[in-house]
Amino acid sequence: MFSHVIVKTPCTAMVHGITGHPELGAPDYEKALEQHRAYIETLRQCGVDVTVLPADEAYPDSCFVEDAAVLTKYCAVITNPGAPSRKGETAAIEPAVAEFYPPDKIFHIKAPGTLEGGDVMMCGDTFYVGLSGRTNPEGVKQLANILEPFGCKVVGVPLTEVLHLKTGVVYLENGVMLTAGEFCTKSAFEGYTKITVPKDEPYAANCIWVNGKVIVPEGYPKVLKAVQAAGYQTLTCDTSEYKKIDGGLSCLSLRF
Ligand code: CIR
Repeated sequence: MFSHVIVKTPCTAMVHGITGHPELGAPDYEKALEQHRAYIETLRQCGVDVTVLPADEAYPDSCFVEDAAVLTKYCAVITNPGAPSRKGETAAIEPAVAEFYPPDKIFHIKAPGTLEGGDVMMCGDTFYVGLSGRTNPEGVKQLANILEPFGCKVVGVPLTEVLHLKTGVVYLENGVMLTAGEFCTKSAFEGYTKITVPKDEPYAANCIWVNGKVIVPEGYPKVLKAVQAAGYQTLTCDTSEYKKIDGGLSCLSLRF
């Protein structure tokens, strides 16, 4: 169960956020703000306490707080984002994290290691980590060195089709994974029950489980139905403006 969530208000510069999908156009800032407010409300409906950090114009992608830290029940890890324009985002996240974790339980990924939280999928005490364009083997090694003393297992998962691991696969607890594309057949995920994301709704793989409920992006009826059919109570949130800069439901919060 999660009791806390950290989010960060999007800045106006978010319209210049990194994107691999320029064909979708730039985000509408006012609409993005409105969607962010609704996202916070939806999280509150799941019974968590939400810390809202102020917008930071220096970092267009800084609303995607998930990438700046990995928060576990044992400790917190401040990351070293692989995207050069995102490296400084961690400075604002660390004090927020320090409100919840004692100094001796806050660790850091250091250069030459890079790691973004969007690549880290927590499944109980096993952490699957995407080897992506943003997270390198040294980053995974450092995360393993931090988490293994707590009895956790860290498993690197090579990926080629998506930005981050959780862009294409998320854990819905209870041994259930929502998988799209290359993640439907990865040997690392053998043994989990899979809900397969249909080929025409790949963006909806990025759902989030929060205290028994699953938040699904709005506008993906097949995934919504499949998650409901698996027995989950669902809520939806419109993330259309974040999709334009490759972000989604999980990227917008740190849940712990
Ligand atoms: C980026 O490319 O870094 C941002 N525009 C999107 C980050 C999305 N974060 C995530 O999937 N965890």
